[in-house]
Amino acid sequence: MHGMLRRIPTCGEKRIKTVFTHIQIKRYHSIGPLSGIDCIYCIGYLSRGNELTPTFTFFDNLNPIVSTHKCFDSLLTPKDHVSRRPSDTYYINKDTVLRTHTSAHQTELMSNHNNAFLVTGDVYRRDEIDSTHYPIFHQMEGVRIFERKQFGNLTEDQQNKIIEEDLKKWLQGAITAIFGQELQMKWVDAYFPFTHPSFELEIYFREKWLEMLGCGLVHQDILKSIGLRDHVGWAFGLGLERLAMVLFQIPDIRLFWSQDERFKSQFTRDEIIKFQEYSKYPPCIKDISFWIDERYQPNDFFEMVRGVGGDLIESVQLADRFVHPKTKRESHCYRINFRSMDRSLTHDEINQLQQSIRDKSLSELKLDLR
Ligand code: FA5
Ligand code: MG
Repeated sequence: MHGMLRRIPTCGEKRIKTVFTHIQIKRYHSIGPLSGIDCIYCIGYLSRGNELTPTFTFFDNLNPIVSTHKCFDSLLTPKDHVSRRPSDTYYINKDTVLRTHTSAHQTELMSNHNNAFLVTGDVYRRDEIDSTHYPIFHQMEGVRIFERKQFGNLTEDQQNKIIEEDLKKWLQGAITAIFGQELQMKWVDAYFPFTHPSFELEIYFREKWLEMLGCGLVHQDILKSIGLRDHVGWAFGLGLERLAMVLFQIPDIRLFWSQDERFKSQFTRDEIIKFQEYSKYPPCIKDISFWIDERYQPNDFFEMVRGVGGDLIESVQLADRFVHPKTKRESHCYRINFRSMDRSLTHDEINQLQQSIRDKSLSELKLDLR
């Protein structure tokens, strides 16, 4: 594979800094540029030099700061859709966001007459905290548009079926080309406002099904809205860290941000290697419980916790819910798992972090601690 691989250009540290100053999670400054992400060079395999790919135009330098119109409206995302909520998306102001997906560039690129293209870039989300979710990650978008007339006199339904099969075959082929035949994968029906029908591809990894990508046929109303009436097309959005996790057997998404030589030194050559895990340091589990009301958004809590503990937070899970039989008030208990990838944590250190999480639950989130 040597030579066919290509490193994904990473967005510079400066841009990350500007962006995070904006949204005030300054803590990530210290992490610096997207170091470990360099190991996702395998993706070049998808984008060129492979018999499965026609000539796709490759965009990897589009600005991650986009209008809500691009990110949501142009993709038919309803005004009240969860993905638009400030609890899920980083707003810079009311009309501008950090793109939550590379799909934000779809309609513009399609209307500029690109009919086969790939977009890679950094995307940003407020999301849950576990080994496969991170607030900054990378996606690759792929789109292919066909003219309906090339299918002769097949009905639209028959044409759509052909395109759906082409999409699945293309993605399955690309995934098999990267991982080999042994990998277990499955298609799951899904929903996106901008595709119909829609699917997700899952890969079996570490005893669980891991979602790798979402895809589908570009919604006819989108094609119409940009003057591509007699066209049909497919699109997908692939999680690049997830792909790299499976490819290199990387167990935790936080490792992409590690500055530890034991991580970095394993990815110095253009080779697909199996990541050698270094010793796991002991975890430390702390619970926190509070009463919630209708204003409560779990992602606000997750982000506050990540703000305090940074990459020392391995996961935050809802361990228990309780509704008081008389008052009907609901309480949540979250289990926070602290663990460093690089060193042993001290009790003092963890107790301080936990105290700070409790303090901020009160002062910033106005939660009623139990
Ligand atoms: C999307 O973002 C759609 N834009 C994908 C798409 C494109 C559908 C074109 C149809 C047509 P989703 O939210 O499922 O879909 O994210 C796509 C992939 O990004 C996921 O399958 C996963 O691999 C990755 N991903 C999502 N959230 C995270 C996260 N917090 N951390 C790391 N990877 C993530
Ligand atoms: Mg999904």
